[in-house]
Amino acid sequence: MLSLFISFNNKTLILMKHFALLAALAWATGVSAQTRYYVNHAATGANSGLSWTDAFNDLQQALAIAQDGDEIWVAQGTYKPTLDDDRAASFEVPSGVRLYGGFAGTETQLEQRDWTAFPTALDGDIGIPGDTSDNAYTVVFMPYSDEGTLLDGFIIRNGNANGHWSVLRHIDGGGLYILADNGEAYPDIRNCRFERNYAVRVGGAVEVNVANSGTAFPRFEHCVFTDNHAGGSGGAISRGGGSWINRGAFLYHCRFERNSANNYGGAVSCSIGTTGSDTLLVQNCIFEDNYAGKQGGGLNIFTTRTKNLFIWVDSCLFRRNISPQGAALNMLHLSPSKEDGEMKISNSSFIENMAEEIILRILLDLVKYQTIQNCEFIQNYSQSTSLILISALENVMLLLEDVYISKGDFDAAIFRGAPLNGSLPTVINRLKIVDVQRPWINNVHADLFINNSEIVAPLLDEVFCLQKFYLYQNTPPSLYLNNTTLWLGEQARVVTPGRGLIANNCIFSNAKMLLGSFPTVVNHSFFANMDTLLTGATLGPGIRSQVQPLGRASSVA
Ligand SMILES: [Ca+2]
Repeated sequence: MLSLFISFNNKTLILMKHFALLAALAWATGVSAQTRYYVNHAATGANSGLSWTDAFNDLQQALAIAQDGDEIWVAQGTYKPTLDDDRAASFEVPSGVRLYGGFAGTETQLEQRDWTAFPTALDGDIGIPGDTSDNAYTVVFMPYSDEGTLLDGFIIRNGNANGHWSVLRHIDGGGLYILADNGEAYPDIRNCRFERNYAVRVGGAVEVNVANSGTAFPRFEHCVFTDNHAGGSGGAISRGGGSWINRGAFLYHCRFERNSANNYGGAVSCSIGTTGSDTLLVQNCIFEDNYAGKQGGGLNIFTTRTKNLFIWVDSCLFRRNISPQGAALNMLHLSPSKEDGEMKISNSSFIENMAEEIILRILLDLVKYQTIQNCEFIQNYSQSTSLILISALENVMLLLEDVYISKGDFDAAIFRGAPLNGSLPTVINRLKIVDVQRPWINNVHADLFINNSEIVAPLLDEVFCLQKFYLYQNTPPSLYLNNTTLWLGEQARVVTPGRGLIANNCIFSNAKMLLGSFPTVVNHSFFANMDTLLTGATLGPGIRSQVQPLGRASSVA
């Protein structure tokens, strides 16, 4: 131990003295002591804020004196940021303060609180009641919040950030403005409802500002966003940037209903910046009836990050969202790099979404691992193009597993974009497509493996298309079918230009099905009810004897 101290240089000793002094100061001034303040608009006591009886009547009184480590309990009722007509007034939450709403006004333990039974509203409707034109620009302001900062159990409504563009807080984040400009912000928002907030630019309900290399990772848990609107992007939430720490889910158990944005992200728009290394995790969330005028009716993600990009959407429901492109979910890499990254969509449902083009749009060209796992797509409508569009250039591994597609209207079920110079393959395991008019799988350039899958479209009267193009690749890619059933309509065909198809233990069923050039069919693949079979085919030994005569049902021995 002695030798360790001796080895310290002068700089270390100075630092040690500095910390010792800070610790002494903290002890002497008692900054670690925590105070709980009480706010109740109906209280008639001494107005000291130190008990329910003597509660402050105005939340602003508590916020004015609360310090890092303090908490504020707010009883049911409606609280406005100002009693006059100052539209710039907000409830400003100091860093490290925990703000709880939803009390009856008698509780002694936090666990006794029932925030749904005793609603506590932070309401931007100042000025003329019911007239939104004179409302507060931003209802709640959280600048540079540390990880101990909390907003829990409030209704936040009627913010109207329609001010002058010279002040960002007057045009973004009508309900809540989280500021990390040239700094950091890590607040938690729980059990809150954001209703009818508006921003003329971004973040109808919530703006997360990370300008000038700021980093932010707010977490929203058990929150509901309804009827918020942004003139630009992020009808409910607009989040920029990223963080150097990982705090789990960005959105957890949240519900987004009827939010809208004129541009991107009807409910949520994220712009992941170039710095940071966090995971963008959206988990157990519902996106319903949201609308975006350009892209991403439910959730929109833009990223310029060049490394350490992890996007994960898990256990979410996207229902009846509308947008011209990426009606449910839209992801776009604006500045691709060759570094690793990962994107995963798992355990999620996409139901009755509507687009001009594409329900699920993933343009993350150089995110190395892209996975869609255990997802269902039911009754979606895309006017002119695909249900799922994935553009994956160069060395991208694309995996679709346990995907179920049913009903709806679109030009192709799955479209993988164009890797010009070859790519890792597309692997599809346990895909089931039923009752879809055009169940095309267009896979451009890369090898395509379809295993243990079933595509049933007996009423199909258009072309079924696999592996359509290979124009820019020296070696044409191949289609590998294993243990897969294609049960198609009369005009159906599998198109495999160039080297084409290798099939193992497959069933190709129904009439007039065509295979493209040079297929190789091996190992007990059955062709049933076909009157046109194979163009330029090379059949494996024994296959011909297994071709069923026209009109007989197929079976597997
Ligand atoms: Ca008003």
